[in-house]
Amino acid sequence: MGYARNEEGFVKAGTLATLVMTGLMIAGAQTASAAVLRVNRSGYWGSEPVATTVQAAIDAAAAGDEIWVAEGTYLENCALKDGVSLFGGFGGTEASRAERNWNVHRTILDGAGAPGSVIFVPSAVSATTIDGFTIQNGTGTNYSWLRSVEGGGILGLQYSNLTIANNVFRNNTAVYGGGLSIKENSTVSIYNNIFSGNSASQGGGIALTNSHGTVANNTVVGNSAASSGGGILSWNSDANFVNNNVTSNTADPFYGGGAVYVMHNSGTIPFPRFDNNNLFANTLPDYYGATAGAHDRSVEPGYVDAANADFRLLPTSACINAGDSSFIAPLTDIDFEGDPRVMYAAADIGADEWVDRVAPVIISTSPADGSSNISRTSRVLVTFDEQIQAGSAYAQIAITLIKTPKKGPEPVPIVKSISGNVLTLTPTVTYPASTPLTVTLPAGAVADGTGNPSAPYPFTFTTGRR
Ligand SMILES: [Ca+2]
Ligand SMILES: [Ca+2]
Ligand SMILES: [Ca+2]
Repeated sequence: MGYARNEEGFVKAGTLATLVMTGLMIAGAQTASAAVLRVNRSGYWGSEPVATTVQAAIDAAAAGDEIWVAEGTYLENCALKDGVSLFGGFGGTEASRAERNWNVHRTILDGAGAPGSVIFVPSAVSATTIDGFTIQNGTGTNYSWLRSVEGGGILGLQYSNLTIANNVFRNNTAVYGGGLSIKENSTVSIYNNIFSGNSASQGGGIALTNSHGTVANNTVVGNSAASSGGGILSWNSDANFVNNNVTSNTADPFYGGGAVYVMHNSGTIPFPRFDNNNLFANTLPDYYGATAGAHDRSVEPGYVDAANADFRLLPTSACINAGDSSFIAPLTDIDFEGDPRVMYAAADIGADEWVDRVAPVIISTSPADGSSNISRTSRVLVTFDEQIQAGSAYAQIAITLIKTPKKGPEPVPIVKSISGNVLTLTPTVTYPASTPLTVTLPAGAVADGTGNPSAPYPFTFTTGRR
């Protein structure tokens, strides 16, 4: 799975230069072209000296710049600038953003329990992205006009045009918005994040206040609110909350909203939209102040290993293909680990898009390998462990008469067909009596829905007298 190919999606609507040019035309004032600033704890990017803290790079950056942060743990509380984007997941030598892999090269921004949000965004009128980080141990910001400490992991204070994607928020705390708090007149795109083990009085994972945008394909698991909104809190916001896996979050049942708490007393802002979410094992009621969407569900999510924070989906998960494909990340087409999204019939629910990487395996053949006294008109059935389709070597599938060395092998005319898990080979002639035959299934005779090819599988049987 190439990140290079997937990552093209980030700037699919135009090259980065085009986006920056658009920004220049709007801003009018900026003359320098956008720069990429790099950060590595080692002090080097390859052989080039670079900043060793994220904040040092932010201080040196201007709107339109990107900051690339190499793997490692950065004990910092950062204040981000308008229009400066942060990208994690680099090894520290890459020349292009497409080379990063945030699941291999973990870039961890750690507030270490010190006062403040891990990332504080005072305002970001220009498009600003935070992508590919683990954001942990933040305690939130008590900004002057706020009523409480907010946004343990990230606080977007006001007028913020923020994209927050492919991050893990864990173990952050605040009074309001433990993992993330987005405030006042902001428009957000929150995709493919994992919110796990964050806590607050209100809005353990995510809190959106007087804001707009889309919160889609996040996995919000095991967050807690001492009062309301264990997973998500929406306060006079009209965002789309779609395709989120919201599981095992807790709130005080007296206030409710173990999964989602909605307070909406604005007559001017439309009500938020909830649909195609999975809400499971949260403190009941899941929703307070809103009703479940028509395509919401409540099913065991089927995480690979939740105890060890592996929130990928098992092949049997009911969240696979249960999302709304029209709400996946704009300008991107990936999940939280860089897999293509959408795979198969529809988008999955949560941060993971399940991809089948296992080749189809034969579980039985009829006739069985080495069997004898088989009818001279017998079909050959080959049953696989999953649905199959014709593979690249489908044309080379054959049944062959094993003849004497003098005469050589002779193919039997057959008709091939596939139905579900079964490949059927039907001879259009009668086999000779008491004769051994070989069935040849070359590599790639069939493939599964992803295109994983079958392995070669030759087997033989011998006909009887009739
Ligand atoms: Ca899918
Ligand atoms: Ca995946
Ligand atoms: Ca497979």
